[in-house]
Amino acid sequence: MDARTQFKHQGHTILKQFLGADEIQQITRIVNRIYEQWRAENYYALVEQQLINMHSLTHPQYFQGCGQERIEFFELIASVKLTHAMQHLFNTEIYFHNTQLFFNPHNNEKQPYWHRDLQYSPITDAVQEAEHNNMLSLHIRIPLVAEKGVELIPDTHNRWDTELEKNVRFELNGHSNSEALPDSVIIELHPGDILIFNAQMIHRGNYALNPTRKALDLCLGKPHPLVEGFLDPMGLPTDEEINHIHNRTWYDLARELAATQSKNKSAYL
Ligand SMILES: O=C(O)CCC(=O)C(=O)O
Repeated sequence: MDARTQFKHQGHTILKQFLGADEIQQITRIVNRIYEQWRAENYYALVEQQLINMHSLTHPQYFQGCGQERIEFFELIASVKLTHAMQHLFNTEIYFHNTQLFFNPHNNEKQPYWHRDLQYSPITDAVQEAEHNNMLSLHIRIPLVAEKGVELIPDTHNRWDTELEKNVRFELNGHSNSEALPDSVIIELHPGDILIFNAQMIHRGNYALNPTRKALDLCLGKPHPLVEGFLDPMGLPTDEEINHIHNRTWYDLARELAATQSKNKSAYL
């Protein structure tokens, strides 16, 4: 099955050894520096709340005194090879939304939990369901160490929950959001592979199978009013930086969306 067909039917696809060792090494160098800064600043929350991710790695707070590296990072994560592959797979306009880094919780008491990404947003489940087939929110997972780190339920990008899935996701009728669900697949990835999956399909992490995890997720998508409001302009290239970025399409569209939003917001003030 080719990647496009696989995504269409299953909501995910893996492009094996898509990135070279040099690209992984450069991404890792920058991510490690950011992750160390974030850990130092958030160590208490990391332990107390058993955090499993951080977000907004492109935020200027991580590039104080090394502005050039921010441009380098924007370029590395939106290579021509990757934007072309996404264009080929989805044949639609894609914008850059954010980044996240996933790792294991500080101790092994925390269990991975099934969810759809907008589940913890203020958007009701009914509205998410109604818009499900009009949305395309994506993660591109770039594992920096080998992992069996994500478990997905194929086809849930095309349909809403079964009764059991609903009970599990929302912990209803005595169910827990960490119990096993039928038809799930655990994805095995090696550095160089990328996993593309639909953020609104039912998925969860996997901690137990991985002594350590460090996966950079690029959050991208087709513009949609439900998610555009979550776009943080601080995570995007500035007017000055964008001129130094060669492959700008994802960022140009994100900047346009952010500018429209801020215009709309000021119109209501
Ligand atoms: O890798 C994980 O721990 C969870 C992944 C996930 O929930 C996500 O990418 O949205």
